[in-house]
Amino acid sequence: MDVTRRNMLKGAGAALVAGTGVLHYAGKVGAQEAAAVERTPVWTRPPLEPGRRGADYQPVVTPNGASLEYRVVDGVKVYHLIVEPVRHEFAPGLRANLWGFNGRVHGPTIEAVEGDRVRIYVTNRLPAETSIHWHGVLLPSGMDGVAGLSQAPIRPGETFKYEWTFHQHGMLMYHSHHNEMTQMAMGMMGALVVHPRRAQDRRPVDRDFALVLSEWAIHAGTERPDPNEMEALNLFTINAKAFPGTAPLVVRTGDRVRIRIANPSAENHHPIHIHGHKFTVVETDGG
Ligand SMILES: [Cu+2]
Repeated sequence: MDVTRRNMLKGAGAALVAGTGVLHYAGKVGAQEAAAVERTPVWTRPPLEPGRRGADYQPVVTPNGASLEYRVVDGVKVYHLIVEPVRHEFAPGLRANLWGFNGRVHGPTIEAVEGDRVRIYVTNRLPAETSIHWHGVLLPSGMDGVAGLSQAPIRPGETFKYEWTFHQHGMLMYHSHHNEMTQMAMGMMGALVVHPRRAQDRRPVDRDFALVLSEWAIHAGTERPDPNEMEALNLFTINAKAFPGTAPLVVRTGDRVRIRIANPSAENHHPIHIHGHKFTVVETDGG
């Protein structure tokens, strides 16, 4: 059978597929088609219809941040990241000149659903070359964003188009992968959340927060992080904020709360503590 994308998306509606192996396709297409897809390598499987906010996933909350907007074009979720200098305030009165995305440090959280095809345009408005690596995402090498290895760096003023289909779900990250010691020390990172497609993979919660940890070295009298400093870091942030600039995580008694924590920092470890609550580690390393 010719398993084209059109067949997959519009295939006959017999919904039930026996067995457990057929991942996203159960419920979307007929049993024969789903079985045929299952025999193909996961990387070659066609995308599904774009997952819908609310119906297919509950958005995460990024305290002090935001999720990146997208629009759907011919079945593909299209995003636009603009890399640029940002004047940022870590806490009232504590300001610095950083590099971020779309006017923010860190970048906005990118949300998608397993099976989504995404296209992410990255426009470089820095005075330096850059590239963006999608940390932990299983994708074709040319989309991996490692400048000098899988692509030429994106020069100032240029836009690069990244495109792939998500074949996994989990809490991932993105960050500069060109001169990254400097560029990540300047703030170029963000959260990437891929929601599960299948109902049985979902773990509904009342609150779902995405936190990105980072560490900085901003010497007295300066307004720009020192990217050469690897140990004497003097500013530790959550979503690029330090207390009292950090937004509280507001929850209700009895709520089931998920906290996603990423530390993409190129520099150091960042121990944190959730004071006064009991919690369980349910997933690690993007799993
Ligand atoms: Cu990484």
